[in-house]
Amino acid sequence: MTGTLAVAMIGHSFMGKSHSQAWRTAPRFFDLPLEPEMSVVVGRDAGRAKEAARALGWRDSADDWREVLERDDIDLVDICTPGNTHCEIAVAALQAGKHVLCEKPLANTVEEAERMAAAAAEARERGVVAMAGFTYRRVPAIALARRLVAEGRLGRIHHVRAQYLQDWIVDPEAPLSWRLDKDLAGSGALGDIGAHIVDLAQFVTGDRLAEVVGSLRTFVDERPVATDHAGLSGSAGTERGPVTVDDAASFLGRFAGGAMGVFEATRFATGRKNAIRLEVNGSDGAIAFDFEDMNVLEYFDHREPAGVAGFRRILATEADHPYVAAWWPPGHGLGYEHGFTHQVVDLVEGIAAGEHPAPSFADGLQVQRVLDAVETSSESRAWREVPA
Ligand code: SOE
Repeated sequence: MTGTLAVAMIGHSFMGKSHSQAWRTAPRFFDLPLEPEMSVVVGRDAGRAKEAARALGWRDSADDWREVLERDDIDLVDICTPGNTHCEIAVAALQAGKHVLCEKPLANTVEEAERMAAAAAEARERGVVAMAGFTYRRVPAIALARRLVAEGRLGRIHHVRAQYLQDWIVDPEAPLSWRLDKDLAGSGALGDIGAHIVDLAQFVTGDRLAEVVGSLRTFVDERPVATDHAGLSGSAGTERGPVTVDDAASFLGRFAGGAMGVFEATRFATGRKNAIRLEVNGSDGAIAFDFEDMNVLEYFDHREPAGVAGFRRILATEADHPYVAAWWPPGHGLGYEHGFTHQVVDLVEGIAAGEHPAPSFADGLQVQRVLDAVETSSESRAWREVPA
């Protein structure tokens, strides 16, 4: 390593923990061109931020992100806060000359995402990097799926079937957390987890959604207000408040290249905890993935003789699979956190090489446009074009 990269992370809940683990681990397992320094973690409550610094391994803590942006000894700002703060922090950080990694969805509205993408484009001229945090792209089996499609093994893509299924609020008494508040989260299942499958479908196929028609639904309109900031399993008191986002979203899509897409994002899929399922069918083959069995990619080669053809389970733990060589021997699988580590690796390598690793803020804006088109389509009950 020839230099350092001093990081300030804003937010220290579920995503902050995942990112901390990644910043800590990436330089230990990968030969990075720059040494990340976990300089400061920022949270609104000084006491909680200090405790987070201790628990997660940050050197220092602070309670005002604006002050941190003024520091010359910070190179990169990692945004792990709710969506309503992404735009303000990211734009200010880019203007201050800091590289930015921002959690998904990029923003709460298309207008905010446009401002962020414009700030990123301007910063790029100055050699400043901005990346959106769609970590599942960096699960080895998913990156392998992308490789197979890019090699042409699937031929012409006809179908994309994508689901993101969770069940953490199926109980009507589950707390009303910030993720169920439109002002803070922008949308519900659509933006929180639907954004992931939109990104994955477009990443794996190398195509983009051009048109969508969707339907959103809120099953439980009112819940007990959360009394803590705990992510998916907090506690609540007796006060009740309205749920202002969708609980579930379903939509159809047409890809620019002609493929058809069927998408479902829900937090009410009883029994499914974090099932991200992706199936892509092409003229020459198909792939299928389920995050609940995340080290496996199913691959069907349609060019094989019918008598022996069938979906085969590729255990994506071989050294020549994406990212795997840095980890364990074959068969010793990876987990949820490794996608975040790979994200840090790609980001740090991109910064050192003067390149701009995907997904860019422009990619994040495009996903935001898809989400917006699904939402307006649900309201108007009509197909919507996704601006290119
Ligand atoms: C909650 O649904 C959530 O934490 C998402 O916000 C994350 O992006 C996903 O990785 C896990 O589930």
